Amino acid sequence: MEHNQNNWLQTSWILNEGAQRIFVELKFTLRDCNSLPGGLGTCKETFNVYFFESDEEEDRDVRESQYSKIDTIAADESFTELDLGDRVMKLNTELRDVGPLTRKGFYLAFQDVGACIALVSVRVFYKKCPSAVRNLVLFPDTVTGADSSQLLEVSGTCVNNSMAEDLPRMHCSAEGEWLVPIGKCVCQAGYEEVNDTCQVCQPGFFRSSVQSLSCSKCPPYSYTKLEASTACQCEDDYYRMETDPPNMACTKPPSAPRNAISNVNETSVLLEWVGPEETGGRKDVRYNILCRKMAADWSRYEECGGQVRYLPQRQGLRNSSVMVADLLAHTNYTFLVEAVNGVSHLTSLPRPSVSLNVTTNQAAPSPVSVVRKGKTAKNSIAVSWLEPDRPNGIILEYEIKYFEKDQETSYTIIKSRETQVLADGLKPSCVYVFQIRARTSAGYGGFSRRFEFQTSPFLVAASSDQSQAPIVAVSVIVGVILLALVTGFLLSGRRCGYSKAKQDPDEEKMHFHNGHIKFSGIRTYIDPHTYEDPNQAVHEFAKEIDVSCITIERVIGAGEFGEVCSGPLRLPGKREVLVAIKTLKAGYTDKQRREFLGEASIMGQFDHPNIIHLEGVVTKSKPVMIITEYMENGSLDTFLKKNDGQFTVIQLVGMLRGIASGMRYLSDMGYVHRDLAARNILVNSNLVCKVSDFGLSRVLEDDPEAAYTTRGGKIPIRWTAPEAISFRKFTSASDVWSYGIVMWEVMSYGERPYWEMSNQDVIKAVEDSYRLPGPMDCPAALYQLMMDCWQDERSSRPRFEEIVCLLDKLIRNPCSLKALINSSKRSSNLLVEYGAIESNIYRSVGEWLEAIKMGRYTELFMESGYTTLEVVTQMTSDDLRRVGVTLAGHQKKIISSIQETRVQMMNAPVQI
Ligand code: ACK
Repeated sequence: MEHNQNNWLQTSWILNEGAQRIFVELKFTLRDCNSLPGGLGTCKETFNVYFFESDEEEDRDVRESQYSKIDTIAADESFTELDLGDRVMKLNTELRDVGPLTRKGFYLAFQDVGACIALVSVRVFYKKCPSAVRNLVLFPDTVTGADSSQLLEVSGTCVNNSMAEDLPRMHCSAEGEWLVPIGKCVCQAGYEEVNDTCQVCQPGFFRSSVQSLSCSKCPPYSYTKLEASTACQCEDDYYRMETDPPNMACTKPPSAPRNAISNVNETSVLLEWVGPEETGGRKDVRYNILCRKMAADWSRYEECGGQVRYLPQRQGLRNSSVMVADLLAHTNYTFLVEAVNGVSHLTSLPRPSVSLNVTTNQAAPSPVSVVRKGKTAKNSIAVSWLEPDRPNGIILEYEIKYFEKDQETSYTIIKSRETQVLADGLKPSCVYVFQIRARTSAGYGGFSRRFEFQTSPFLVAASSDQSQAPIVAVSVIVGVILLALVTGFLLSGRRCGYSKAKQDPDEEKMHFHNGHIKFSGIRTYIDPHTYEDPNQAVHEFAKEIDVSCITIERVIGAGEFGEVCSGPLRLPGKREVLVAIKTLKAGYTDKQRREFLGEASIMGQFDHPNIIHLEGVVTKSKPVMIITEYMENGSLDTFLKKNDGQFTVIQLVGMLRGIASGMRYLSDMGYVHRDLAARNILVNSNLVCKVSDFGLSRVLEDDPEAAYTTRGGKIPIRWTAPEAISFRKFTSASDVWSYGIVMWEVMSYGERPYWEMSNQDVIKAVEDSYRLPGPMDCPAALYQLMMDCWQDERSSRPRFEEIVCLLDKLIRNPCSLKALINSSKRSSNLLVEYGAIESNIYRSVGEWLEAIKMGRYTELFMESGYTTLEVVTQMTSDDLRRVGVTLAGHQKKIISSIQETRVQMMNAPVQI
């Protein structure tokens, strides 16, 4: 009721505990001045709040003047008399903050200058960010900063068994919230993060690095007995490469490579094998080749030395094949193929390997290395050369290839027995490229490098004191001659591919041009019929052998024209070799002699490891003979029958690859075989298959399989493509059809194609789109290839080139041969095509089983529900095993009879 009110209330000394900014929350009630009896000019509706800082508690009251004002506080809600009556007190809450504080403590004071006020509570506090763990970093309790917008940067510490690269930090806001963490800690190796802590890895578990997520179980073949392991130790006989990740299983060296085969081509050998059964748990299996050869005195094996070449390399081979070249001729070698992997070097055990014994054949001569230019004129260059460093036999002739520089597609070949030659008919002032190669009975060596020689200038002869007029005349005449030469050359090239111009008896010249069928310059097969005198053809392509060099030791078979014998051939200056000798029996007609020697004229043009090699002919004495290399294992069909089931799939595919490679060569030469069949393939002791039996019309006449067709020709129906049977369209594509049949023969170990069906039925079935079913246990990829070879449309069949390529791929990747047609439902499309047919061949399953001497299984068949022949014809070998036929021999017998039955059933309506 009095004027000039000035009432103070002071707090005790408050320690600020390091806070630089404090908050004061006031709760109070205040009476509305208007509700007081009128005229009271002293009434106020505000009060003041002050603070005073000091480092210690004051002894006396703080003086008014020492205080600093925080604020004047007004009420949001004031109360009246009415409220008092109702006992409703309107509580106000006001919050103020003070800072920065610099002393240890402070006093607060409240000044009332005439308000009717009740201060209900005063709460004094400061804010802090409470201790926290974020990302394995421990941040302590942190009092917020002095400024309301200040972020305090706080460093944390890594929790136990954890670590950080850089010091992790976080920010404490003025509101007491943790913001913006920077950096983190991670559990040390051997520990893992669980609920913001790092827990130790238990025995049997490991954590190798701070990057791994958590403790992991020791990988296979490893263990640890300790806590906090960072790696597991390998069990005995298991290893880990330095670069192997610690979570990889421990591994061991691989087992030995398997099924190694060799394919000798003169002094090169292709070694092929299948990868080890046991890779030791690793994917880095590599192969090394160790080569030892029989010493010259045959007393011992020795290391092969550095002159042998390995393609692609000798060690660390990724693929399971290698070509070894530059071996010595006629030498025994032993090759060890070692399998190694990344841990092989960690064991002292001997490396598992497979060994192969190989005998090389004759080598072709090494390339001619020295070529010189002799006398040069404007139209000719004389060229001479030295014999190659390693002739590897008697050089029979040289082949000199030359062409105008940058005009390689049009070249001339001269053959010469001398080491010099005159290349004439050349253009003046023109650079010619020369390449020379030598030939022995082992074939051609490689061409020399290119030598470039230039003809003399055009006007050399007509020089000096001649007038211009004759020069022009000479130019015109020479120009016309050159034009005529070039035109004639091109025309002859277009007509027959090469023209022959006999020069010297020791020299022979051929021109090749790319208008010709052979763009690459590979020699083309020349039909001996094109020679007027067949004798000339024989001597063109076959060497005459003196009969005294041959000893007939044994008769090995009978051919169309006489006996086939074997015995040694001793050519002067050469090692003795075993040969096959085909003889022409006495009393032959001229036509028979011509046809007999025709085979030699053809064979002599070929030079390929998968084509039977002609040694020569004996025509100057009787009996007339054809001498070829000896093939120890005879013909392929008999050989397979004799060795039924004895080879690995890779070996069989290797044989097929050889045959396809020989056929690719023949088709490249433009030769169509017409009688490709397993009986016409010969096999040597290394399982190398070579195509044989060459002839013209004769070939089909003397084949016992050949049958007369309605159009009069004699054709081996089962092996021949439909277009060749119907309209004698024999091409390399029809040879591919036959090749498919040979594949079938090989994969069924010499089974007769279409079994005992008649030729007529075979023709009909093939016309009606029936194809041979896949042989038992035949890889699906091979059966697919057979089916491709048997496409009706001959242009859709693969070419031999593609077949070789595919087989190479399959050999390189033996897994691709694992899928068998047996397991992938080996069903023939016959019954599907022809619909269900009642069989009139056997009346019951029992009768059929009895007929094939398998009657003992009748009951098992009946019990398993195979009660009718129709159901039986769908059976696979898996079904047979389920029925209870467990013997492989019996399965095979029943399956081939099922196939036969299918064919017979298929034919039934045709017969009806
Ligand atoms: O199946 P084989 O034993 O192999 O019976 C025939 C027989 O002569 C009549 O052709 C065998 N034969 C043919 N040429 C040769 C050869 N170069 N090496 C070994 N045997 C051969 C064929």
